[in-house]
Amino acid sequence: MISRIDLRGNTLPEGGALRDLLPRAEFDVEAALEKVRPICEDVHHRGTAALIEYAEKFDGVKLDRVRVPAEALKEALAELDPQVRAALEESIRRARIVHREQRRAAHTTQVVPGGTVTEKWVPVERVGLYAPGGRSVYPSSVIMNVVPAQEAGVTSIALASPPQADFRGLPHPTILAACALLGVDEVYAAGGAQAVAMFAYGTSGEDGCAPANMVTGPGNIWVAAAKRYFTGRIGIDTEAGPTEIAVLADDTADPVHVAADLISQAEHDPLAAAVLVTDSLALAEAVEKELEPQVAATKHIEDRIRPALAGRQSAIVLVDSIEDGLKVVDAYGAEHLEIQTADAAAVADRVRNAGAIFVGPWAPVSLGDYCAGSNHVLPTGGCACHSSGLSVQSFLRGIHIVDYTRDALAEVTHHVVTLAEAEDLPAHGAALKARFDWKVPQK
Ligand code: HSO
Ligand code: ZN
Repeated sequence: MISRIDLRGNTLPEGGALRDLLPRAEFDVEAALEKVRPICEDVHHRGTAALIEYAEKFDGVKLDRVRVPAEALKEALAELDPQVRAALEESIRRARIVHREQRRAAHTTQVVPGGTVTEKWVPVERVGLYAPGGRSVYPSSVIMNVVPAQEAGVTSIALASPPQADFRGLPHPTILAACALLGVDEVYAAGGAQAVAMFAYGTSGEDGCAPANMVTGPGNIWVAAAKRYFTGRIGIDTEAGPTEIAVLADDTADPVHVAADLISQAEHDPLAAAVLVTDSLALAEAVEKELEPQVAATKHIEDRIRPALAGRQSAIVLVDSIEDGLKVVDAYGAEHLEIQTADAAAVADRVRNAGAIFVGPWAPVSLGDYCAGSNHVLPTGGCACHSSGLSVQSFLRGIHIVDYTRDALAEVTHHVVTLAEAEDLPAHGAALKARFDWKVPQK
C-alpha cells in the first residue's frame, strides 16, 4: 500500500539533491492560475452578481444574497450538538491561551544618546478568512484562523465559506456555529477563487463586502491560485497545499500508533502525504503490516486514504541512523513532523525544518489539529524551510519609529553623506546637510 525508499548504505546527498529523492505531491498552482484569473476579474467587474453566478455554476446553489443573515448564525449555534459545542469551546480556549502569549510589546532601542528606534506592532485592519466547504468542512480551521487574528487585535474579521445546496445555500451549519462561538458575525456564502476575489477587491451594494487587507485560511488549489494571483495586493498566510505528516521513528516506536497517525492525515485528501522515516527495518515492516487492517477499519478508504498512501507523495524512507533521519526530515520540511524515538525531545530540538513538531508517543498530529492549543495552519510543500505556521505575528506589522535629536543627527551626518556619495545619491546627503550650516552650492 505504501512504497519504500531505501537510503541505507550510502552517504546521504546534501540539501536539494536529498530533497529530490524524497516523495512530494504534484500541486501545480501556476497552471491553476490561468483558470482563476478570469474568475477574479469577473468578480472585480461585476461584484455580487458574479458571486451569485459562480455559486450556481460551482456549488449548484441559486442564491438571493451572499451575506449570511445574523439569524442564520444564531440558529446554527442553537442547533449545534452540545458535545461538538463543548469540544469547539475547549479548542478555542486552548488556542487562546497559546496565541495570547504570542503578542508582542513595542520595544524601544536607544541607538545613541538622543537617537532611538521603536518597533511598534500594529494589527492588520481587516482580514478575510476562508473556510472550505467541499470535501473538507473544518470548523477547527475557523478557530485556527480567527483566534490568532483576534488575539492580534484585528477588529474587522469576515469569513467566507461555500454555499451548501443541502443547507438552503448557507455555508455549512457547523462553520456558522463556530463563527457564532468566536463572535464573527460577518459571514459570506462564497467559495473558491471567487471568495478570495471578493475579499481582495471588495464588492459594492447592500450585500457587498468591504475589501480586506489580508486573506488567510486553507482551501483547494483554486483558493491557493487566487491567493497567488492577489499576492502583492493583499497579504496571505500560505498557499496551503495538500496536508503532510512525516514521522521520524526508531525501534522504540509503537507501529500501531505510527500507522494510525500516518492514516490520520492521509484521510484529508488523495494527495495528502504520509512519510515514515526510520532506521528500523523491523518498525517499517510492522507499520506496513499494521496499515492494511487499520485502513480497512476506517471510513474514507478508497477516495482518499488508499490513493494518498499509495501515491508518489507517500513512502517509508529507510535510513542508517536517526542522525541521517534528521537530515532527511530537514530536507523534506514537513508540515507536521512527529518524533517517535528514544529521547524524543532531544531529537526534536535538533530539527530545523518543520511546520510543527510533535514530540513522543502522546502528542499525535490529531491533537494539534484540534486541541493542543497550537495552530494547525502550517506551511506545506517544503515551505517550512522558510515560513512559519499561522500565529498572532501573521496579523501584525512591525513599524519602526525613528526619533533623533539635532545633536544625534549631527553626529552621524558625515557617515550618511559619505554613504550617499558612494551610492551616487548626493541629494540624500543634502537632505541632512540642509539641516545644518550649509548653503546650496551655486552651479
Ligand atoms: N491537518 C490539517 C488540519 C485539520 N485536521 C483540520 C482536521 N481538521 C492541516 O493541518
Ligand atoms: Zn488533520
